Amino acid sequence: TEDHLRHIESLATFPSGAGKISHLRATNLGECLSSEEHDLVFPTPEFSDKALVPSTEKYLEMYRRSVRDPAGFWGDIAAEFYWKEKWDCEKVCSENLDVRKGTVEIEWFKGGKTNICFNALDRIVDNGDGDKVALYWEGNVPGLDDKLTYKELLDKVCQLSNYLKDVGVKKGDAVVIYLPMLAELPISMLACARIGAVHSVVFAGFSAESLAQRIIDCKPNVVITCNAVLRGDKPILLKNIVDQAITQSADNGVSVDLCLTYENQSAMKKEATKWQADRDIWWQDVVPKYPNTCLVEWVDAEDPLFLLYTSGSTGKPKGVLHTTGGYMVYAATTFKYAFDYKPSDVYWCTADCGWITGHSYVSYGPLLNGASVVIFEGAPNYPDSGRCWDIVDKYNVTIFYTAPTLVRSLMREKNEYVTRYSRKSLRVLGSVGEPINPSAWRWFYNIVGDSRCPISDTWWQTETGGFMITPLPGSWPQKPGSATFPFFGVQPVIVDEKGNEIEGECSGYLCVKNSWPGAFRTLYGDHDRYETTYFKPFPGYYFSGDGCSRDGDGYYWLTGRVDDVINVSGHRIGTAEVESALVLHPQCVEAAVVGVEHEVKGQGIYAFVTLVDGVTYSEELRKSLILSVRNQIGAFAAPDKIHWAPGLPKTRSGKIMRRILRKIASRQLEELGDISTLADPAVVDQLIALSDC
Ligand code: 6R9
Repeated sequence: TEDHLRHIESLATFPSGAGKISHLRATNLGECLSSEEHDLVFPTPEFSDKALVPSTEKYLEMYRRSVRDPAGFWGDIAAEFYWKEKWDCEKVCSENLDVRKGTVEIEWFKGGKTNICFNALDRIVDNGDGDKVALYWEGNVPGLDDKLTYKELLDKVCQLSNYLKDVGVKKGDAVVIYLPMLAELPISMLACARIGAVHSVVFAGFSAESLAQRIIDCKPNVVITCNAVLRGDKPILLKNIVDQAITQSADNGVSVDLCLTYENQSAMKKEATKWQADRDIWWQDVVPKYPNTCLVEWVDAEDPLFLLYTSGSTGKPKGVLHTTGGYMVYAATTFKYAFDYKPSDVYWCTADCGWITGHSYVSYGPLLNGASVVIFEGAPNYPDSGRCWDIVDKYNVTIFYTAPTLVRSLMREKNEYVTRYSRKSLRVLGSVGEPINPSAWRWFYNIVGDSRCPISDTWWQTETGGFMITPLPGSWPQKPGSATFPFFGVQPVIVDEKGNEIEGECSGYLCVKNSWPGAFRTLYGDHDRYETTYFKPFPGYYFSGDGCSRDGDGYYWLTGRVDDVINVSGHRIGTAEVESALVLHPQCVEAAVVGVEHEVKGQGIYAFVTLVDGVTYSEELRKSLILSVRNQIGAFAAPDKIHWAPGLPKTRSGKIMRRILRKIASRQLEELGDISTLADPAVVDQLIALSDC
């Protein structure tokens, strides 16, 4: 810890000019691109003066305490929340992250009794903010909108909680939620939390197959969905997808008794929805009849709050399990500091609640702070590429949090789409999901933020529950493309292949050497996989799966996944998952998937496929292979390129040499390296010859 502190403290010797403004002068894309990579971008003194953490010194003071005295640091913060019973004071945290010393186990605030829904709603109402807007809902079609105050949101959550209790959902039961970005999505999450049920939100872009897999894993009695949603002009019939998934689950011995279906009138009339009367029920027919008060189920800090599935390096998605107390404290605190949250802010995060970002930073984190949150049902380029800035102006959004892929797709359009809107309300920008390339950073900073708003480039994961490495706007200068420094209480380390910590300027594997309150506690039903994936690769540490370097000023630069996971538009996709979806196609015998650089998505999916003997590759077959992936996983995982491979480069022991495939996929043919260890080196030339087919 002391070494780590010395290291972090090296940033106290920060370069000249702290507090001065070194705005990048570039005002258009061409100029931005030619700027220096390691520019320092200082917060304005006006911003810093008002910031929660106004200087590097203040950060260091707080950071020091957070790692030397985690119990004191986190205990003080936790005390700002409501606890029915306090945790065991001696043991704010107990942890063992070292597999060599026994089972990996993490506990925070054990013995404390609380409820995250109570803290996010009742506590805010009780503090006199019942009439403050909690949610601004913006529909897909401009002009269709709604809003809910904290009091109104609490009423709706209570009604649903009462209904769920009435149909038999109890503390500890799982509820699967498959909804688009309607207010009913956070309402459903909060209602589960209120009664101690464990929600498992499945992103509504997942296919029936993926939904079924998740239902089978956690065996809910109730699934919550809606009839349909519009994506741009196109209706997506979510209820049909749920029907298929429930049928598939039943075939696997898991039956769902009740499908609570919200009628999303803007997308489709209820009469057009397929219905199974003994199982399906319209939300609007039952939920509003229930009382709008509902007693809270007080749960232990370590009782499960939610499950969220994420991709790993094998085909089977991992059910990341988060518990209540630590997650609550961590989601709220990271939100507050990384966005320099003030009660007057209007906050908009473009993520869907189907991903972790939507859990921690659409629902829980902001609501626990009493923030006004914009949620958006639609697509950012509908009806045109100016929609985001239209929404920013409409609600006077002050904090705007999004993904680099969106930034890159918008920066390809004319700047006029941005500049025709005022955006004066904006104060802080945020980025998440993948490394933000410096040119996208600059465009976001210069064009969207008018060179005035700091960017919080937040590095974290489904597993971490909240931000791990992130700027605190106002505290220190930023470098375009760097997530900067660790959040309070997080001790990141960079290790080499052997698991030795490397000091100073270096690159390697990013690990964390202590636990933090928001850490996930297990993979649902598979604690062995939890230990094997995250704690065995480098014993003594949590291994993130990411590569990272640290520069001479101590800034962290994330360089992407080092495992078989690719990051497409900020969505984590396991190469093995896509491969299994491809080989399910009757005409495909083998598949190898690699990530390639993609201008907008960050990474694209490139699939090499070997076909059944005698089958010839055709455009039709290409389409049906892609369809197989869409059906198995979801449209967002569809390969960008299918490369017909009569043979794959394998070692004599039969291992596919992905290194070579990556080079072929990215056309770096001079860098193929040594291919002499291949069982049949001739396949390489054959593959190159078929590249454009
Ligand atoms: C929050 C989220 C996690 C993976 C992570 C890393 C990548 C996320 C990033 C970032 C660089 C950032 N990632 N944020 N890489 N800079 N600011 O995205 O969770 O879906 O679990 O993905 O995303 O590779 O390991 P999740």
